[in-house]
This record gives sequence, C-alpha cells and structure tokens, in this order.
Amino acid sequence: MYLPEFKSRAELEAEQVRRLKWSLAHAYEHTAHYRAECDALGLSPAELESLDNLRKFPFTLKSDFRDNYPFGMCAVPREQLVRIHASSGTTGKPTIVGYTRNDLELWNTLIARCIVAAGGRPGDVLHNAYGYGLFTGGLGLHGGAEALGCAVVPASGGQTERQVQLICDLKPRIICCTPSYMLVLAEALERAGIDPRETSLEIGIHGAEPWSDEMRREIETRFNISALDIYGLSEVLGPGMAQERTDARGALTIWEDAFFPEIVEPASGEPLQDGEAGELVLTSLSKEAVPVIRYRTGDLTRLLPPEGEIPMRRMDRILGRSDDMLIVRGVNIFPRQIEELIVAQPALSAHYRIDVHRRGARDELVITAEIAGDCGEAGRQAAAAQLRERIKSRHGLSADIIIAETGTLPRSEGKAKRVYDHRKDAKP
Ligand code: DLL
Repeated sequence: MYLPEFKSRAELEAEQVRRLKWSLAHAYEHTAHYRAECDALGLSPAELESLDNLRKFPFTLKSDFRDNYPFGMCAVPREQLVRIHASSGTTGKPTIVGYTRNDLELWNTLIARCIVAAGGRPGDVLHNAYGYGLFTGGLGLHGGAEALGCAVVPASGGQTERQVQLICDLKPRIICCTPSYMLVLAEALERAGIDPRETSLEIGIHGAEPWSDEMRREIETRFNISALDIYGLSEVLGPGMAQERTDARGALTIWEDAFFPEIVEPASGEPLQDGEAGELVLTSLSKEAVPVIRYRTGDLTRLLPPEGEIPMRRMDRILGRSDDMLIVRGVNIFPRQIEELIVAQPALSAHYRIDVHRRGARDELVITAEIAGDCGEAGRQAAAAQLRERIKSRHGLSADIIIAETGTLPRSEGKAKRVYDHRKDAKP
C-alpha cells in the first residue's frame, strides 16, 4: 500500500515529464534566483519536452542556498511554510530549507515507503535515534514512521545508557540511526551485560554518512539484524529520497516519482550514462516550498537499472562526497575505502580517525584505529603491520598506523567526523 503505484517504466517516465514541467515552471515563476538563471541562458521552462532536455538547465549549488539566505530559494510565501530545517554547515551561515504542508505529506509518504521497503510495517515499535532539531534526520524519520502507523520512540542522539534501557524495555523491532552511532549502542549494550544479538531489534535503517559493506556486515552480525541504507540530503528534502529494499539489497531505489536523478562528471559537469560513476544531481518533481533544479549533491555514486517490481532506478551505495576525497601524495582515496580495511580486521574495532599532515613538501597519512580487545603489544604491532600492508597493497599508499586502546577514540552521537586534514591549516 505504501510502495509506489507505477507499474512500468513508460508510465513512470510520462509522469516524470509532467511533474518536471510543473516543477520548472513553479521554480521559474516564484523564485528570482531560478528566473535569473534561466533568463541568462534564454531558457524557458516551456521548452522542456523530454527528460533529456533537462540537461540544458543550469545546476543549483549549495552556495546558491547561502547566497539566498534565509528564504530566497523559497517559491511560496513565507506564511505557507509549516516547518523549517537547516543543515549545520561548517562555516558561515547554515542552509535553510522550508516545507509546506504538502511537502511534509510527501516526505511522510516517502519515509513510510522506505520503512516498508526495509521490511517494516504498521504496528512496529521504531526507535529513532537520529538527532531531533534542525537536522532533518530525527523529525523526518519521525513523521513518516508515524504516518505508517509505527509507534515511534523519539530517542534522538545521545544519552546512550538511557537508549539502551529504552531498547530493552520497549522492545523496538526497527532502529533508525547513523551507522557509527549503531556501534556506540552495541558497545553500550555490551557494557550493560546485554548481548546486542538478544535484543528485539530486527531491522536497522542507517544513513546520513558513508558506510562500507564491511561496516554493514559488522552491524548485522553484532546485532543479528538486517541493516539497510537510507539516503537523502536537506537541500533536496532530507532522509528518504532513496532506500535499500530487502528485496533489492546492495543498492538504493531512488523514489523517481519525486526526484529525477542524473549523474555528471564532477569536474566538468558533463552528463554521464547510467552505470558510470560520478556526482549525483537531483531535481525535485513536486516539492512546493523549495523546488530544486539539478542540485549538485557532491555525492559520488552511479545509477543502476530497476530491480524487481518497482520500475525505478537504483543507485550504488555512496562512495563518499567529492569534497571528502583525500588526495595524498597524488593518490585519491575515500575514508570509506580505509574504513573497509579497518573493519575487515577482527583485531580492530570499527572506530577510527584519519589525519593528513604536510611535513615539508610531503603529505603524511596517519590512521588511528582501536584495538578490539586485549591482545598485548605483539598483537597490536601485528594489527598495525597488517593494516599498513593492506593500505599499501590495495591503494599504493604508505600510512603511519597508530593503534589506540579500546574505547579511547571519541564516539559520535550523529554523523561521525573521521577525517582531519591539517594541510589546510599548514602555512603554504
Ligand atoms: O544527512 C539526511 C539524512 C538523515 C539521510 C538521516 C539519511 C538518514 P544532511 O545533513 O543534509 O542530510 O546531509 C546530507 O549526508 O549529501 C551525503 O553526503 C550524506 N549522506 C546522507 N545519507 C547517506 C548515505 C542528511 N546513506 C549528506 N550514505 C549527503 C552516504 C549519506 N552518505
């Protein structure tokens, strides 16, 4: 009942063209930003006759949200907004996004769909440990789970001991949180003498940060659950734009009746074919308050064909953001690629941090990983040597490895910060 009603690709695409026309016209007519961008290129929304034509339209960037802070990207009068969220933003002004009542309804429908696609159903108790507040994770998941008919426990992030108690007492079947916080919960359960595999949890809906297949395996074995990936970003909607389904694991189904996806070459912005890896670009098809046309997400993935009964394309799990890619001595590497080597080593815990320094003219990569248990100095040295060797052979990079004591690296309550690139601080 919550899954999309489209039966064929042709039917879906016809609807996409119809909605895209509406969305472009709405953005053009009601925001000075889109009107100016289109007018500068002599483009009118009426020119969109096919999905391919969308390529003629200009991209929208995160900086456009900043430049039009706070409400300049809104296509409805401020009085029609019923919710406002913001992305944290490391510097300067946050990115503000608004929602009309219809937008919240759309969001709820998509989240409900995600939960159903992940194996959830009305009546389930759902423990929501995404942060509540300006971040879209908490309230976004909350609304959709309630609309589906789940009993939502709005745990938010933090107060981990209390969350452990809630999980034990309220017996949720579903948990929603970042993958890194799931590991924090595993440790807290173990500290309380509870085997995470013995809880009532059956389904994990995890996202908001990149996580490797090895991290998924770690979560699934530690909790004996099915851990599935959920994707989204505030500027375009929030969580729930794409979801990994139990019947189509390994990639996320993009809810193509609400967003039109494209992949472009990150440097040139040139369109790439389905199957080719590049940056995900998204256009909203029916959002009212903040329509987004060709938004450059910065997220790297590729589009894959539909799978099973839903005729919507899927995307690979996100490799990382183009601006998270580290270039160390000329080698490109994503934190997720280092993560998968760490998590694959049983002697190490899944917590880590990556530091990059510049010493003279040379980049230095320092990886700090935690030992998983008590294995003595020899065990630590062996673990360090193994990780060093694997990074060298897999990525051709020499790294300094520091093995920290169990529990000494900071634990995150939301999105984990893994990378500290000190080269930006170094004097030129
Ligand atoms: O993180 C929305 C969200 C909340 C998604 C809860 C999933 C679950 P922002 O704070 O705007 O919104 O951050 C969006 O997070 O561009 C990606 O770089 C990253 N991201 C989100 N989901 C995933 C995922 C929320 N499943 C940014 N895998 C996005 C990898 C993800 N990265």
